[in-house]
Amino acid sequence: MSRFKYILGTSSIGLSIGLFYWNKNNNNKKVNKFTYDDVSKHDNSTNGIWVTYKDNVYDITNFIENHPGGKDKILLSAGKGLEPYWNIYKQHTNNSSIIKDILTPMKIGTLSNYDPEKYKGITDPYINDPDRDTELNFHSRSPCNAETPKNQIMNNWITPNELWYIRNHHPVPDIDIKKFKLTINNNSLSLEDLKKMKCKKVISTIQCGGNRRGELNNIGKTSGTSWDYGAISTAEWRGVPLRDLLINFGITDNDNIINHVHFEGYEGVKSSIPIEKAMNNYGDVLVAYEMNGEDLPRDHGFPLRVIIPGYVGIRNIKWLKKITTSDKEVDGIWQRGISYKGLPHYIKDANDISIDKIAPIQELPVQSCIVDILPDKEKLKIKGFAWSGGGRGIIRVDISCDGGKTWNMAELKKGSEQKLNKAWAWTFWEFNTTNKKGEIICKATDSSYNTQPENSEFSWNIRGLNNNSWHRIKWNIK
Ligand SMILES: Nc1nc2c(c(=O)[nH]1)N[C@H]1C(S)=C(S)[C@@H](COP(=O)(O)O)O[C@H]1N2
Ligand SMILES: [Mo]
Repeated sequence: MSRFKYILGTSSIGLSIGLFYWNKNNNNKKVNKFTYDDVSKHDNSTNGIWVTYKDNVYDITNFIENHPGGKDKILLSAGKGLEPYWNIYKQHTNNSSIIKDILTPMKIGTLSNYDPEKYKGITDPYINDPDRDTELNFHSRSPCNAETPKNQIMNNWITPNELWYIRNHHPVPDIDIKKFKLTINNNSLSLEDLKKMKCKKVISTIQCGGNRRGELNNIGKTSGTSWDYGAISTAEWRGVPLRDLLINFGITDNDNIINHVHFEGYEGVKSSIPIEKAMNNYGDVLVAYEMNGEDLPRDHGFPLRVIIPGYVGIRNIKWLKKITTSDKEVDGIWQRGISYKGLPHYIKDANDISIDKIAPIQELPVQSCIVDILPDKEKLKIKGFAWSGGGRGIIRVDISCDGGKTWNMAELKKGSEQKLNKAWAWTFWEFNTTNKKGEIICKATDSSYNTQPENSEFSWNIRGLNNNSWHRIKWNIK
């Protein structure tokens, strides 16, 4: 009897070895098995960085530097499951190509002791995000990324607060106003202290560095939200000039050591600007507590945000908690890392270039977009906006209604009255044509005579930033 059992035993081992080899040949690769314990040892650069998702194990060592959300963030999951973090950063699970195109090539095996319950029952950190206008054009909800609705852009030279585009990286912080403090180097201020200081109003347009990224995705894949042209809005901000605050706390003009001013939000997003902009009396940098006559809405930075007129969206740090002066730029993905570095079109892999040698995007290039095409008796009325970084006003918008064969000048409307070197807000434009079908193109020129590039092929870059190529719309009104 016992001998019989032994024979059965060996033959079943033989069978499973046979099956294993059959599987191996069939899939053409061997599936390594690991335990949660094996994975947990790979949470450092010496052993490599491994993570799990469901029952799969991935080696992400070579990926972390290029993680669009920052190296620090992805390292939180080193040696562990991605689930608790992907529950916070839902863009991952909302986007199936992240698993297919990014994770799968890094797969090194599966978990032998997989427990589907291991990361269950974690509360959604977005539960306290504010309610939002349903008219916004949502790309994602957690974190919230939404465009100003296109049919509302030209109705409002000043964008109403509830229609402002929203670009959040994390859950909206819930800030207790009584405990709120802003620190400036080693000093701290309450909101009341700030509101007692001399204030100023500034009308400034903010545009996300990724605005119009979606068009670049038609040429080649980029990373980040696939924005159309609605990640741009305008408001009147009220607050304390940053220059006054810095002077108040002992910073002087022509300081030889300070080169940059750093800003940090409550949820850890950081950026910096050069001291020349921060201290410029005409630069209009504000520590703002009001947006269009109301307290800042929670999505837009309540209770405080910094406004850097003429600079890319990310520098306008929301939920501002800390200002620091320094000889260097701030650390982190948004300033020194790849997130806001405009690379050339011929770089297809960020590992091929030293990111730290590339300047971060600060002042934005000249931009213009066609928004409305409205039948008006025998004519068409075309409306749009133009804007440039650095306060450079719009001196001209050129329009073609036949795909670029003939051109004419648009009429510059609201916004064109701004000073040419302090035009922080956009300029609206209009153009009438009798053409009823074809391709409309617009391109703007700013006060430095910079103009928009024709081809998006050459504007393309892996992060999909700074797309300001000629804006084109095909139309056919019957
Ligand atoms: N603290 C903090 N500040 C931030 C962000 C953020 O996620 N956190 N997003 C930045 C980016 S990328 C942009 S484009 C603008 C968007 O501002 P808005 O949401 O008010 O339109 O805020 C910037 N400031
Ligand atoms: Mo942005």
